[in-house]
Amino acid sequence: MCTQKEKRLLDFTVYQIYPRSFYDSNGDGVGDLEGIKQKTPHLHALGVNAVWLCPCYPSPCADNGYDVSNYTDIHPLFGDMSDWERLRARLRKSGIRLIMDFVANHTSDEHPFFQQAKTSKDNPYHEYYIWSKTPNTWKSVFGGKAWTYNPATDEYYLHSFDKKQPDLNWKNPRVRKEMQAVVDFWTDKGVDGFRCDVLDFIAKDFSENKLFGGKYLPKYIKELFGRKKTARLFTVGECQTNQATIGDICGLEKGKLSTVFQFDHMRIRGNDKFRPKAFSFDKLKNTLTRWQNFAQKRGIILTLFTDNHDYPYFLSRYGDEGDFRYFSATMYAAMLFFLRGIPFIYQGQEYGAINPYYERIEDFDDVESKNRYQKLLKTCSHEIAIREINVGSRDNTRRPFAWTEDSDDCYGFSNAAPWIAPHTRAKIINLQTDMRAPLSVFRFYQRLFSLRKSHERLRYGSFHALNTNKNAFVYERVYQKNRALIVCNYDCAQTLALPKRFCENGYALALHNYPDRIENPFSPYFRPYETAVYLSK
Ligand code: TEU
Repeated sequence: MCTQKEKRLLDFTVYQIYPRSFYDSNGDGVGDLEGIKQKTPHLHALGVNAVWLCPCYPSPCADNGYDVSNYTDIHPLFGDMSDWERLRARLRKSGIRLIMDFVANHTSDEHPFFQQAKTSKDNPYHEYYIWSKTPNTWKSVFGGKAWTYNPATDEYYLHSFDKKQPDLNWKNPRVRKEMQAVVDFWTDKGVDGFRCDVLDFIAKDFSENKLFGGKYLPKYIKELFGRKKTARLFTVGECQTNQATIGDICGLEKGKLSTVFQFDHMRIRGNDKFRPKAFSFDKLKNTLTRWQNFAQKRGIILTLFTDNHDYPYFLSRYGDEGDFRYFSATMYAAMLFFLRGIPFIYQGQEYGAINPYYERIEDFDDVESKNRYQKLLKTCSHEIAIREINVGSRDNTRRPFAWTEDSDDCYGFSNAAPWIAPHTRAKIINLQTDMRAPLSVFRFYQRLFSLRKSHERLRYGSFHALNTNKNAFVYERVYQKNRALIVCNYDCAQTLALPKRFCENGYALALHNYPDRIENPFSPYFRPYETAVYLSK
């Protein structure tokens, strides 16, 4: 059973673009909107039908655009509003919807609101932010205190992230009105939806010592997206949520988010990405299964993602960077994107990108990484510190997209020196080299998205985990008696216990990553990182 509203959401396949690093069309070393427009054929060839565009608004870029100084304009680095309108038109021509990033929790300290607010307690904008004479012990996500002193008013302001990102006071109805106006501005311009940055942080609760996830979150979300004007929008909230609370903010009812990013599967190796614990594939499988079973019982549509601009590459954390890079990239692609939910693929994932490595902290840009490095230097050598930064830095996935193997133009990204050091492995790991290879991650993704598009069972089907061997994830999708069996083997070759009914010839092999499986499609023997997808006839 799948309602029309669920089907509309499950039909989305979203590509996340970090505009600064995607493609530089005007030779200033920074990606831009015209560059994205020129690369629309790549997105269309891949088979995605929506783009999530990370912030491209005016910003001092203390946090690369997540510190917005004007919510209703375009940063000159990326172009202007007419470039944005041309991009939207070009994407739409290719049947690709546009989802903008909505940074609701905080502004830049250079936003006119804060420039006013900090001058005096009597300023009409002062209560747009959160002040205290006696700050509590809350810490910034980027390290250090979450409060910074403001001499003009002899008090401290709250910033959950960098001190150049003062948190907005969502308890103030004027703030909520201002942010509704931002949503309405872009909705009127024809965006198809919003990715809502740290949305749970807008509901703080001092009485319960909650920096995020306070009791007013459902109310604020309903005020934003429960209106007639916003009813058509696709909305995805980035939230530190759990199965007890997700239903309050996400679901098919009016005024709730279409879906959320929750991060349980991204934290299998612990909460500190700079110091990852040992990986357990079994734990990943059980976490994904728990959320799949929960979501379909509760009528919640999940996001399916492994990579984004805040985490090191999934392959470097959970897969293989060496001889099995292609196989692990494609096994995880099948494993995640055939689950029930909305696939989100991040730029670079389509050619099997893995983490780069740098010896110098000067080759890093991210505020979180640089703060961490400075803190590490207090207790350890540069060599130990830089190793940890390479492991966990958000810059891992913010390096310029590697279109070609040609280092002369920064691997097809720009004719100028790029804003950040290029990927150290771009010469061998880039889209052009991948597409020329007999085993291509990109071509596997093309077939995967095409398969999803042509078989409703892979989008709308119910999920059923088949507990087989350890270190393998085997599950079925079932829709209107049509079945799909997805077999994913982790890192050691083994013979898998597959369902009895499956072995008869009622199925056809539809996708596989070891070419020679075609000779013996129903073999239960699976090699390291081997995946195979079968459809009932
Ligand atoms: O990220 C929220 C967030 O907490 C992540 O930055 C991540 O958890 C962090 O790197 C700790 O490891 C969102 C955006 O995705 C991120 O890029 C912004 O820096 C952040 O909000 C502030 O806007």
